[in-house]
Amino acid sequence: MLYKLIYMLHMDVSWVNVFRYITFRTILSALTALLICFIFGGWIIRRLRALQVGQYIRDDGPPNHKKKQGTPTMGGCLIIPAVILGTLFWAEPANRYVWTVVFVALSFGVIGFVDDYLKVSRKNSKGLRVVIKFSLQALAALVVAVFLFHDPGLSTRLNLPFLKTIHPDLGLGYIPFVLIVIVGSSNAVNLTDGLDGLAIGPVTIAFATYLAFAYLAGHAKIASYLQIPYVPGAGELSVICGAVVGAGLGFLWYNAYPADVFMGDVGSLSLGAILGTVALITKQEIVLVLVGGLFVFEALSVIFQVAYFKITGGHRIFRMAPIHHHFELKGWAEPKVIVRFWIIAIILALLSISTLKLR
Ligand code: 57M
Repeated sequence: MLYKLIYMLHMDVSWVNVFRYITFRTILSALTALLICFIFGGWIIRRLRALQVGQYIRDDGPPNHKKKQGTPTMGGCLIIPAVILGTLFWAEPANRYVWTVVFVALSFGVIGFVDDYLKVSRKNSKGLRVVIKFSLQALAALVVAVFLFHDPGLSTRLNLPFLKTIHPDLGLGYIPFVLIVIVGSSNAVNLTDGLDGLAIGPVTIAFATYLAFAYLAGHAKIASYLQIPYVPGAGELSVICGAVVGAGLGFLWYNAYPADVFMGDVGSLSLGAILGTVALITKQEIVLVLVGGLFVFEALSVIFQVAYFKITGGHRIFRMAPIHHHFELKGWAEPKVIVRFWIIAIILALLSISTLKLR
């Protein structure tokens, strides 16, 4: 929006043309979101403390987590507005994909906010009933699924890394597929957010990767050269990815170990759902398993742990799931677990980018 205003007010000067470039607006979006986090971060944390929006730490968790009791949570109330403001300032307001992602950010953010609010007000780690939480997520994802299914710019065919010629058509199956991708990535990020900076680091890395994917998918010539699906208008999602990278770095400033604030479900559910939606619109939904490999691994560790626990009547594969707790209980210091997981996330992102050339 803002750039349109600048455009209109300064039509007669040549420098205004720079706002036409997505790359320039993506950088501005990242800097805007980063600045918003730096300006309001301290104030938000003080407000959350004053309102006693403190994290309740479960008794059955890793012993070293007890000292975190009362850490302000719902820091997503800083991240999501920063992302949305960065987007509204610098993305093309007529782009329907931009509004799709804004809808996802807000709907999953509200679900997470209610969940966090119930946990904080009841001083327990329960929150929304699981069936209600998942139903609301599925409903929000269904709205997106139906919209994307009918979108003229998107096909229901899958784009597989390494296999240029195979594009299986999901047909109506695309709708449940969208639900799985959006709800799955939302909850995978949610499960990962269990150590200081453990979620926001890899989220920032993943969005930096999809910033590139979105730019390439929206560029007809480059998409054709790389033989990836050309999605007219997907380039604007780079501006949103830029805002998430900026907000992610800004939030990490406060969430870095030892954390002054946690993002809460309002942050993790929303960021995960945005990632899934961007992956779907850029037609890079399968490679999301690689870009978000850390989140997949964290979620699988829980699924295998719970399944094995039930089948064997109480035995465990890991000392505790999700997998980051396993390494904590093995004696790794929390910062060591976090930074090593960031290194893995960077390696996965580099491998994902290489799939663009390897076909
Ligand atoms: C999401 N939330 C953190 C914080 C953050 C089925 C089961 C695996 C579910 C899972 C679960 O409840 N996951 C919920 C993870 C929580 O973080 C809050 O939640 C928000 C994200 N949704 O923003 O507000 C705790 O994580 C720690 N934390 C940090 N720094 C951060 O920056 O230290 C979070 C952010 C916070 C804080 O301690 O309280 C969480 O872990 O709950 N349950 C679990 O993950 C539990 N695992 C478990 O039950 N494993 C069993 C099952 C699988 C059989 C087993 O392995 O035997 C663990 N989680 C906790 N305690 N807190 C263990 C018990």
